Amino acid sequence: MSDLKLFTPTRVGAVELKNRIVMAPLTRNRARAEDDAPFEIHAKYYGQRAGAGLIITEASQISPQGKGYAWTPGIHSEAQVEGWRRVTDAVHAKGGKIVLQLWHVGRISHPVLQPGGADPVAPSAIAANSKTFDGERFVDTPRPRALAVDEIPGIVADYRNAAENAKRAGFDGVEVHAANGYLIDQFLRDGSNKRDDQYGGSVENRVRFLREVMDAVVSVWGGDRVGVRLSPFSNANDIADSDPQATFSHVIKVLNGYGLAYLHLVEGQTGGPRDIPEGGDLAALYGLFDGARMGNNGYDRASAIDAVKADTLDLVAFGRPFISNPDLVDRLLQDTSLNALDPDTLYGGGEKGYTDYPSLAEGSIAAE
Ligand code: 8OZ
Repeated sequence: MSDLKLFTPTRVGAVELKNRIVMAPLTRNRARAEDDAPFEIHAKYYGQRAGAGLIITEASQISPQGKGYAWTPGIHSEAQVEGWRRVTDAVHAKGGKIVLQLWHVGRISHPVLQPGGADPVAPSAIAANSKTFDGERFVDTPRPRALAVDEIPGIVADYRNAAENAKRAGFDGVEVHAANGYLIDQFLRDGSNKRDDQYGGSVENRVRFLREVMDAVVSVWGGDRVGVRLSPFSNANDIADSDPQATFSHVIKVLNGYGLAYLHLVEGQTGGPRDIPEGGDLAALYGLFDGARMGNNGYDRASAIDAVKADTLDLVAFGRPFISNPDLVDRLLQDTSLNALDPDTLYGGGEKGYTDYPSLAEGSIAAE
């Protein structure tokens, strides 16, 4: 197939995409402070990026307990559903497709961000050597409280409720965030999961929480409108596993049972080097999966074209380039220059560095 394959339509599960370029989930910390709801600026921002074959929203907490940073959006209240409805309407009006990323941070939080000032929860009471942002400063993530086994059904119910809310908000599907050291990843890995009940120990037990989440989410959406994001070889948020190749081989075989739309892998370190540790084999992991393969991390025009042309990937997700280039697909197609990213406006704030990056057409007007 030609270099143009990246730009051709495809179907993942039940969702028709106009091209194979995906906007990766990107935390921007601009939700309304009083209710963690998205609003007009989010509709504008995502609408501007509707040229993507698929948009994956920024991670959105499934419950107040699932929140780990100031100003991240939720999907557990009516105000949030209404805010997200504006976003999906804006994207659909421009012919785009959009799925919501479902998120519970687990131990990557802080009492000031938790309901009633409670300790964050995790599979085991082991602190991550990480930081979060509480709205004023960066703070260390404290030692979490280990979840009691009878609390887990409530969290699974929160996932189900969030999946239903996403449906009411008009999304085309959902992505389960099982990457980057957050709650599901904390269960999957033996560095953060030291439980001695049915949720810990063997890899079969460590994947149980993800299975229950998938059962709940797939019961709402059907597998063909659900994707999953994993970061097998990333140490984001101090996550660790003694044998990630074995752990994630098992995880992917389990995921095959759901007939998913896609599997989304962060290749290497989240937002960092693409290096894979000794004994790691990404191609083998992709090879185990029955559905569409989405890759992310540091792709550029040439490597994305090559990956799709060589059939290494079905879809390529771009993160930072989509922040600074609302019309990234046009720019890649035309092989034109990209706007530079302003690192100072990544997290928090308003429209500056959010909705004011120019498209090619606007850029040329400005230059005249
Ligand atoms: C950057 C800052 C805060 C959160 C992830 C949701 O890494 C995030 C995130 C990224 O998956």
